[in-house]
Amino acid sequence: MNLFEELKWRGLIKDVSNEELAKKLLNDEKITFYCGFDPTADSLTIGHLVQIMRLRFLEQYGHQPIVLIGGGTGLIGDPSGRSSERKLLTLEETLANANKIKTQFKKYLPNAIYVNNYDWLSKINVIEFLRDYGKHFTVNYMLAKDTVATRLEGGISFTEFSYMIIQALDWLHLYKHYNCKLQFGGSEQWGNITAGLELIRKILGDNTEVLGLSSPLLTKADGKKFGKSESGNLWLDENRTSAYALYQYFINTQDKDVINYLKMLTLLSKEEIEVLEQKVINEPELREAQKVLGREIVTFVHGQEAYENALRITEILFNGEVSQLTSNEIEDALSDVFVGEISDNINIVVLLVQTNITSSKREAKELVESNAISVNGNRVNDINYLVTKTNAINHEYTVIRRGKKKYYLIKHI
Ligand code: 545
Repeated sequence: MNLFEELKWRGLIKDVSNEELAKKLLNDEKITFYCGFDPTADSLTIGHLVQIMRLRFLEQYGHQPIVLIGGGTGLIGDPSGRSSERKLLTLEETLANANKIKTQFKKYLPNAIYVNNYDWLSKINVIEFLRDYGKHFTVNYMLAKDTVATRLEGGISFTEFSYMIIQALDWLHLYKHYNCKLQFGGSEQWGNITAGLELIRKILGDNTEVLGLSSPLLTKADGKKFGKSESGNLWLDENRTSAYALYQYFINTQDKDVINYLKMLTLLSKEEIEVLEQKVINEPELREAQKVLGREIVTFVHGQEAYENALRITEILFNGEVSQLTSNEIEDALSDVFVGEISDNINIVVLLVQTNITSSKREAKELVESNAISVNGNRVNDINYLVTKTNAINHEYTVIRRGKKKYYLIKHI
């Protein structure tokens, strides 16, 4: 399989500006290519992993990646894929975010070339912008772009309307300075990518070899948005989303999605993925593919040690041996099921009702008496049992388990 075929097999290709040229540049040459990221937040999310893996992938085949951090474009605001105007960030916020994102990227792509479009965009003056670049775009062409057309009813500022022109001139800049022949992005970037092709051909001639590629946006079989958990975005910054939370997200992937994710988000080979595909069909209950997906992603994002730790927490919670967890691990793993703080010793039945773990005193008593409740890993079947700070894990947390799987976290203050 050559690179182009492999990208197709992985489901990483949606639009291609010129298939012949794609085969030539990707399979037969070594080129420089880019993907841009606007610093609208101070961390990348799991949604960006598709592009990060793709950058890695092309790099592995000998092509040179450029990661463009959009310090300039981030100040303008890309309307693509959005139904309303963005709130403008300040220059300070944007540049601070840009630094953080660059640091994150370097972990995954130490050998990429890093550029920030603030460096050239901030030097262009308004006359130059309108004469040298604006003149190549008709308003008619711009209005026909999806990202603009969908906003016409609700309104779009001139600022966001102009965005495609600056992304286009970025590519022209990179073409001239780095001989950068390929740009890719998620499918909602297609309008901006084709605007770049248009500008480069108009200025440098129709025969200029430039190629645009887009990848499909990741979907979930249940229709929910990929990369969001109950508690919001999944960030690549470990202080925001723990390795454990990331691992949980991926091991809970549905059978229908798991092979797609392995193809798009890991560097595993076709052979390895096909073995897992068979396992999903023949022994889905083992969830082997999901475990490999979780392992690959967490190891890639946070390293081997973080993966092993996430696995350990998962196993401990499965066995119910929660007293082996540290306070930090409890916070990572159970913050989503936090049900309240207590300051005094409290009777188990009263606690279950007070924290809404059960809806009535009667239900609470029944559960305790039928052995369905554990406190910090120990079964409690005495309705007079006292939950105390002294017995709490690290004198800080009490973990209640109801039945086999349901956990609740209580903090002692
Ligand atoms: C700017 C100047 C260029 C080329 C590209 C850009 C950025 C582009 C854009 N891309 C998205 C983005 O998200 C915010 C990142 C927060 C850290 O807005 N106009 O910047 C995402 N992109 C990657 C994928 C994307 C896209 O970085 O293309 O589809 C997400 O997967 O949303 O000269």
